Amino acid sequence: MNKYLDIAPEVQEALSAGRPVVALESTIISHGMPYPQNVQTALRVEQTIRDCGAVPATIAIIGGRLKAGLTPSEIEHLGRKGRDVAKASRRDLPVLVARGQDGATTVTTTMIIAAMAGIKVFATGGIGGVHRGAETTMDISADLEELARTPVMVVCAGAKSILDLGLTLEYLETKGVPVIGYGTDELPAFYTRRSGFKVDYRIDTPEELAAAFKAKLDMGLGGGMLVTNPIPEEYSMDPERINAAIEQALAEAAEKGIHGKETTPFLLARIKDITGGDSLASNIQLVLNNARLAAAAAACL
Ligand code: PSU
Ligand code: MN
Repeated sequence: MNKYLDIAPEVQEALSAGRPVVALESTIISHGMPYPQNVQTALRVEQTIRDCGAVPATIAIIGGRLKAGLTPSEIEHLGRKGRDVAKASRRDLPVLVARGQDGATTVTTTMIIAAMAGIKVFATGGIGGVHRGAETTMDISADLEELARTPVMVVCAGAKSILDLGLTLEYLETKGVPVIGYGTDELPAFYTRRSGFKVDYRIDTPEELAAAFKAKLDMGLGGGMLVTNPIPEEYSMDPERINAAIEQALAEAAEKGIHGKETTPFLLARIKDITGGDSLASNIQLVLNNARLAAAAAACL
């Protein structure tokens, strides 16, 4: 086993027995939501996965150790430290581990550590992608490269229109990543069920999600599969309102010269403030919805 990796006993037992396990990320805890809602949500997502008959494995770097499965006090620690915890992407792992530091794992590093631990399904809120204006900034999330190389099924609610959704889909096509719409032909835009962009395939059952991913693994194609699960209708937001908040957040980021790894956390925090917290309530619900689907798909696998 990887000498830098600690798999929680409960997670290890489930994996050894072939029972379903669902990985969860920690950047959503420390950089994606405010305290204490971040900790409450992380614990509630874990409970939802258990209620669906699977074992949750929240992933992070604690004191330089790669962790698959956190204790509630470790989740509390990451949530309290918030943005003081390093946001850890692939390029950050070597130095954080060598220095024995903490890191909050993005979609990228959660996929890496899940794959090391033998976990095949991962639930989150939204993925990173090609940022608007990437033709000049070259700001393209490492999440897309990771989906191209690491064999984990990622269940998300699509991507926010802080990104260029059309270019994000083009990038995933080039990299050979299947983009599945769960019960929809259209890519969901996180807070809303529709974006105007088509996904590659519509799949309506967890059984078929598992079958498609198993075929991908069996063929040795490499890389993951992106499952986009629309936010439940009752929690979806008014597109005009959310898009106005996104435009305002983008304009403020440009004015302040925000760039690099700060861009996404800045935009997420501003959108939450501009919408007066309504977007946070939607965000929490869509993560719970993704956790339920991921648990069902993991059980089928
Ligand atoms: N998008 C969201 N919520 C999030 C993130 C993205 O709607 O919490 C987080 C995830 O951890 C994702 C990361 O992997 O931001 C992407 O950051 P970047 O754009 O810097 O690659
Ligand atoms: Mn970036």
